[in-house]
Amino acid sequence: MTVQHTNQTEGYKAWLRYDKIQDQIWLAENKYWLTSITVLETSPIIESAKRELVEAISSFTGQNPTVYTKHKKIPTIVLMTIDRLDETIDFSLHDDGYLIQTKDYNGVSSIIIAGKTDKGILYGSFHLLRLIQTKADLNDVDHVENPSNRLRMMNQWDNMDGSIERGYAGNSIFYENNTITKEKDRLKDYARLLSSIGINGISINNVNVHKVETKLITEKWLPEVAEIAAIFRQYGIKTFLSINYASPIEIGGLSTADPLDDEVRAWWKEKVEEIYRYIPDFGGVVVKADSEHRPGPFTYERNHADGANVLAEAFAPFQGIVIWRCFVYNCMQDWRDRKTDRAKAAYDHFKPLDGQFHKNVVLQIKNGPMDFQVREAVSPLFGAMSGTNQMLEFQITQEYTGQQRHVCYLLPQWKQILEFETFAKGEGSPIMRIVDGSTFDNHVCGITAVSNIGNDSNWTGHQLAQANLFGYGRLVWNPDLSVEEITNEWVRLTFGNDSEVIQKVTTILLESWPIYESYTSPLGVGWMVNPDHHYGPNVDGYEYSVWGTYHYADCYGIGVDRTVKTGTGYTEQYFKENRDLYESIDTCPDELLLFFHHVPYTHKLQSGKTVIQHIYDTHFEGVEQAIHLKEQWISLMTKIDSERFESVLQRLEEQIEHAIEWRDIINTYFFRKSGIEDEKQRKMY
Ligand code: GCW
Repeated sequence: MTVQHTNQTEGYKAWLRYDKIQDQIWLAENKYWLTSITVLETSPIIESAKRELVEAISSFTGQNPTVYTKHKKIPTIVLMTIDRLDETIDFSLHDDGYLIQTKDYNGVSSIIIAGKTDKGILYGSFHLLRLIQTKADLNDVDHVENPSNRLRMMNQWDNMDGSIERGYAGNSIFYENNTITKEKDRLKDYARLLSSIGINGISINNVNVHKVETKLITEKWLPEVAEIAAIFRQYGIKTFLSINYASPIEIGGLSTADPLDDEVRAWWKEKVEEIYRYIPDFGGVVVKADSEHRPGPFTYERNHADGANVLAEAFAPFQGIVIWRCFVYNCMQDWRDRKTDRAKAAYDHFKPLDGQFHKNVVLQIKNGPMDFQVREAVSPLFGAMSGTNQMLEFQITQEYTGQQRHVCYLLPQWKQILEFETFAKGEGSPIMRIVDGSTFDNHVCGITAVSNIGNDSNWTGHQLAQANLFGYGRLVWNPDLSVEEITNEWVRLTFGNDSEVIQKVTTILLESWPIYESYTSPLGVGWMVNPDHHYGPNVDGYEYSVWGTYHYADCYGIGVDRTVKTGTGYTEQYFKENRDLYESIDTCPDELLLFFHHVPYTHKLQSGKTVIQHIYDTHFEGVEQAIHLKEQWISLMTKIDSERFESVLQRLEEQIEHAIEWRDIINTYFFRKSGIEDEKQRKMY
């Protein structure tokens, strides 16, 4: 058997495949655009753009394009900064924005890729490569692009021992055996993937910062962190680190990490100066403090504004930012205590501090108030702090959504969240307009997500999980893009332009989230997974635990009463329109009913079904639909290379097996608890 190198597999190429162009008709009409590139300026980032274009075009045509540094009077692709275009232009570009247009330049028709800065040129080059691979007419290109979000981040949860917290695609590509990897090529390819979708920041270690990782900000590791930063810098991506809040004690030898202590203050200042000596454009830090046993300002009876501001002060002279996570809650709850509601915690901790954070602090808020469930309400903190920078955190890695063994395409979920109307400033304040800074005129804000990649040859374990990574970047660049547009792009870039492939893979992706939801946890109740690793069904897995994650199922009913009237009062954290919507059992949407209300199993949903019958039906149907996913995939056998075809097939088979397990365990549990028969008399255990 021949061993294939990781980077030669089909999966490895992801959406940057650059396959030889077979379509002769398209070639005949466009090929003269693929013969030369004119690069009028130079910088390391422009070099990356040029390299990408040269390699891609060689691979499209089998011939190296000629590279010019002066404009010859021939049709060519021209890379330049926008100020070289002398005509007055009636649009303005942001720093990362670009224009890509087929137009007359110097008296000949050219494809101009003009960025406000070199980063725009790189993004524009990737855009052109997308156009080529999706067979756009290059004789008529005309796009002006500005990213909606300033911070477009990726969070790695990688540990230096090589493991990845909640990683489902192998080990870290950054670290092994408590050292930084020597295999820098893979990092470069990751940087290419990220930059091709517009990501401009990456924090390279787990937010749970353990002993070894605490030292990443010391001279032991900074030289090598600087090497990683150099790789990402060439692709327009700034490097960040997660830090341990107790660093002044653990590596500074101080007796305290109290943010108001003068010595602690001075220590952070010096530490940050040291970091910038190694990495002059260092992005800043991500901080998980007072969360799940991580140290933080609470130890010293200080609040989170005090906690963040001491860091902010140290970073301000360097334009560095402090990304402070709001995932702060009591993880030692007594399950008998029905007053404490984990969903309320972030708002309760942070809302009173509005206006107290320094300008270079941004609060990182998970999309929901619990923890990346297949369905949960949207965090009420968005928009609730008009005087504070906020950014949104998604989870691309599928911790609670099938762990990259099940296909679960999350774009539709993210799109819903971004479009969620908060009413923070009346109508017209959706989450996407809070985190892009426009609602409250914030300048440090954006979106981040926990990455789903590892050292598996196809990056994401499940080949189709690449779509989540791609889609995340595209959506963060422009939240107004439709899910369909993004999905269509990904499928064509990844599997080619065959219409049957496009149609079927798109359908599989778009159906996958509702399918996963239907055979797992019903009506927004969440959890019901095995403790610790969070895979597979276990209805009471977290019911009598300390984590604050309960469904309260008994023989009469199920759900968490979070109303003001009779429950925990969580609904009060929303602006009026949403508060009213969720407070009333009559208007609360079915899909979140059990998140907000405790109801009898015989409660009638808006759909007309009872809760119990809904549980039975969705679980039976979910398995049928999972089987149908496989059938659709199988019908593409002759159209997809065997490596990717087989690997997806295997995962779909595993998905069916595990969906059956979910179905039977959930249905049996509720059948026995409620004693209510399935109307359709299907097999129950
Ligand atoms: O989702 C939970 C995970 C933890 C994670 C934590 C967090 C990194 O189960 O593994 O820790 O959230 O977001 O901090």
